[in-house]
Amino acid sequence: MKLYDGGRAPNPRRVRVYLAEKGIKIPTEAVDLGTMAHKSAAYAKVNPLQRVPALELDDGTIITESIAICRYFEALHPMPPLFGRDPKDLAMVEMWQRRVELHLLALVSHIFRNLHPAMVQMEVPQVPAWAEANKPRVNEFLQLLDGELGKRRFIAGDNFTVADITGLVALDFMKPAKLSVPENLANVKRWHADLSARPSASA
Ligand SMILES: N[C@@H](CCC(=O)N[C@@H](CS)C(=O)NCC(=O)O)C(=O)O
Repeated sequence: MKLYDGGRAPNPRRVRVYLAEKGIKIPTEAVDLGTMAHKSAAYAKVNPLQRVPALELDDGTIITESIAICRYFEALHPMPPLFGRDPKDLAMVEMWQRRVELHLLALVSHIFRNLHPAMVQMEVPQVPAWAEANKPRVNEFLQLLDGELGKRRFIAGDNFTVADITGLVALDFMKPAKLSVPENLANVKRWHADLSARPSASA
């Protein structure tokens, strides 16, 4: 088994944080996005979409999509549960993971990719207006999240889950995207400090 990793990029980090939370260690191969190594013919054979991360199993199966990779490991190593504990909890984790992925991580990513000079080769064409249009949407979602985190410790409930991993990675990715959490969102700040103190945050 081998994980094709992508350094500081957010999606590979989601998988690394997940694996760190589970205490799972697997061989990895670094794919250097900085030199566009993911666009090589060799990597296109691994993932024709030329994105990281990707997990190659011993039988040659390739799993892409960060959450699909995490789900594979969740089935192999169910404890501690990071995708929910009972039918209602499973649905809540799924719901919040998707909400955070679609309404926060994806938007921060659009902003970074369409404004940052380092992304000029990867995001073709860069559309700065699309980045600007997404900035208020990030704050709207953070506002909603702040209300939710006033009611419970973690995004999807009382337990740390994969929804928190997507949230942590999205919030940390706001820095290179030159975005900041509005000062009045004390619950988001408390949650972020809490997650940043976990050993897995350095993954
Ligand atoms: N939906 C995929 C997204 C994968 C993805 O877009 N990865 C980025 C790094 S965070 C990438 O490989 N970008 C390369 C490019 O856009 O050329 C997932 O969840 O893993």
